[in-house]
Amino acid sequence: MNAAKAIKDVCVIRVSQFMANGRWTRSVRTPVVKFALVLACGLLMLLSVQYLNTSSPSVKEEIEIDVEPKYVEALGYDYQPQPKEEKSWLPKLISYGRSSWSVSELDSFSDESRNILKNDQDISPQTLDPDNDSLLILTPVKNSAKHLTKYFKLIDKLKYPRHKISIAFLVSDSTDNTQQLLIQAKKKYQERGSEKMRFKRFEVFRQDFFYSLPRKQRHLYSKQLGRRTVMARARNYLWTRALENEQWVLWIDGDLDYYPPNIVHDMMAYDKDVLVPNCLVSRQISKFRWQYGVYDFNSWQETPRSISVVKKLNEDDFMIEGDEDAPFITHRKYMNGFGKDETIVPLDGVGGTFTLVKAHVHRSGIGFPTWLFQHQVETEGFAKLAKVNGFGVFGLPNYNIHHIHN
Ligand SMILES: Nc1nc2c(ncn2[C@@H]2O[C@H](COP(=O)(O)OP(=O)(O)O)[C@@H](O)[C@H]2O)c(=O)[nH]1
Ligand SMILES: [Mg+2]
Repeated sequence: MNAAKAIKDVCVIRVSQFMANGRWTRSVRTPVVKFALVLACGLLMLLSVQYLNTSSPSVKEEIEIDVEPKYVEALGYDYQPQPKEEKSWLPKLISYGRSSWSVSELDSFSDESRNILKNDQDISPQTLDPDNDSLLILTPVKNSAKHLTKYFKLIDKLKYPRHKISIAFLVSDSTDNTQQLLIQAKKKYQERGSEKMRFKRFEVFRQDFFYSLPRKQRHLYSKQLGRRTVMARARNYLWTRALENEQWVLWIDGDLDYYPPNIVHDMMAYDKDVLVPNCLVSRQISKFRWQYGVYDFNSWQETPRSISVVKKLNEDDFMIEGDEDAPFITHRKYMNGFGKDETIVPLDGVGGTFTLVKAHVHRSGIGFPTWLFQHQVETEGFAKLAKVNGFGVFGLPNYNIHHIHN
């Protein structure tokens, strides 16, 4: 204590002597010292600007991350942000309400998207009751036996609480043991497992449509209307049977290879009526090179060019994406057409590989058209139908999931 006091006294005396001698004021007047002082101030300012620049992203991040767990906590469960290296990240919460769009931003959207951005505001958001929020996962399956192990591995990793998940399958026209495996899975989860392992409900429905198509032909344009209308029927049979009082419906195809465990939380945080991530697939581009590219071309935004294509169509013309033998190019903007910083974008069509829907959309009667609606059927028809009914349809072009390679 005494030593510290002594040092302090000496310092105080030295400084006051220095000031009293007038050396301080005199030395400031000399040009060299003045110059040195200006240089030091300049350096100090530069360093502060540099510091602010490097520190601002983390400040920004903190603010965003701060908002989201709070939001998700309101749903009533423990939210753990994924570390960046695990291929998942917290989505930025962006309000896409009417007021958040500048005129120039609105100009970049198609007429239909603009319309929806307006309509989106007219639908009051669903109340997120912490005690009652629940999720219904729906998966149509046909000859999916070989994919089911992976399917359940991914489901098991989901961070959304199992007791709030109901899961339902519709098996059609299968010639393998898909149905038996699902019944075994139901036993494993609901009967043999601990209370914690159980889903709220686990249902397996069966409905055959007596439709078969060699797998290799399933992406031919000429086969699409038939195939997709059967798929639409399968999806309608499934949601109309399975939906009870859940708040969210999540469509997951049976043949996905990867999605991040936090995906349900991440997507729910956007609070959109219909939302899809970007479904990629790994494709071989040369003998030793594989590359991820868009798998689900059914998620798209109309462009001025695609709108002019639509205007020239006959009423019963069917539009389909990504088929080499299609009679015309649609000129739509796919998920790979957006920039790296475009977190969420309005869409006009969606695919069904991983599609989060607020249950009130389906409850309002919006299903999967089995007839041509604005030249589309099934999932893209669903998106169009949802939009004309005032629901918001969006995509996350930089949030990736993977379809198996086939
Ligand atoms: N219930 C049912 N499911 C089907 C039918 N056709 C395909 N599926 C399932 O629907 C999902 C998507 O089908 P898929 O053939 O993978 O479509 P693609 O990836 O777009 O070529 C998968 O889970 C299929 O098993 C069908 O006719 N009925
Ligand atoms: Mg598939």
